[in-house]
Amino acid sequence: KNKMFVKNKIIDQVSILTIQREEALNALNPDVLKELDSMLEKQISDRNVGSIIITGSGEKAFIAGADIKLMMGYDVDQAYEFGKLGQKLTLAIENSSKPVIAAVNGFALGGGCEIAISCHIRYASENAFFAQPEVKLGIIPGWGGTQRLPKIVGKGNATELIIGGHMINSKEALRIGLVNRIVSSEKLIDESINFCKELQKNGPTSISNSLKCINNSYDNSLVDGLEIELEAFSNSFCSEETNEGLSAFVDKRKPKFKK
Ligand code: DAK
Repeated sequence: KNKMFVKNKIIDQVSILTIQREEALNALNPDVLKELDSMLEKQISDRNVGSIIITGSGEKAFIAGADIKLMMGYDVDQAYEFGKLGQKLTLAIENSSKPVIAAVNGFALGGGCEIAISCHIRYASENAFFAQPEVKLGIIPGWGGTQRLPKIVGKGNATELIIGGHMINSKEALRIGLVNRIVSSEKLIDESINFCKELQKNGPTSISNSLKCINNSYDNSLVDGLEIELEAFSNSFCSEETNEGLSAFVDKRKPKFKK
């Protein structure tokens, strides 16, 4: 059990987490989930990391889902625990104070699609495929698919995907808003890194506050969400970051934000 399932590489303060279980198309078992969770936590608290990319190893799959062979033996309690583990991870991704980008390099199915939709942004390669095929297996999405997908692609599109269980390609995923951008396979990681480097020039606190407020937009009523936005907005006016950003504009220079 010494095998590492998640590789980490940091390039220009962009942390790339690669799931390495290519022989099973990067399917997720509890060990992979736990490792990804703890690696993610480390990257979020690492001052030398500005943003995080999650991807899968190989050219075929991002993540082909939860490990079906393993789930076969589960009873209700084990399924509950497995479900909870994935929900903890997807919440950690979504609530990350640093941007998390899914670089979807192939199949993103079931739990794999759910990991992708818990990320803040999705870049997909031309050969990416998405599905929530759980109903074909006599189960339902268990890591937030029924909750997050409608918020990203709308209720109608989400319902079609979840009760239809069919696969869609990256073009269709782009059309319904499931992915932000399509990139060629060879350029997927480089383009994702380039985007991260661009956003890392922006104020880090402004970014984390924005992510928090965006997440709050569906946890709260409009009035409560606006209150949280107003708090974050006004509080930033005693910060060095805000001072630097506003002064740089007035001085006609590029801002230099502290990490
Ligand atoms: N789990 C385990 N092994 C998998 C796998 C998976 N999800 N997907 C692929 N593999 C394994 C295959 O079994 C095969 O292993 P060997 O037979 O060689 O030992 C190897 O990866 C290569 O796959 P194939 O030979 O099948 O490759 P193909 O190119 O022919 O097909 C495919 C690629 C992606 C179309 C096919 O592998 C496939 O259909 N895979 C299953 C995709 C799928 O249905 N994914 C959704 C899984 S369900 C919950 C918690 C979680 C979830 C739900 C509830 N609770 C506890 C509440 C989430 C559910 C899911 O994710």
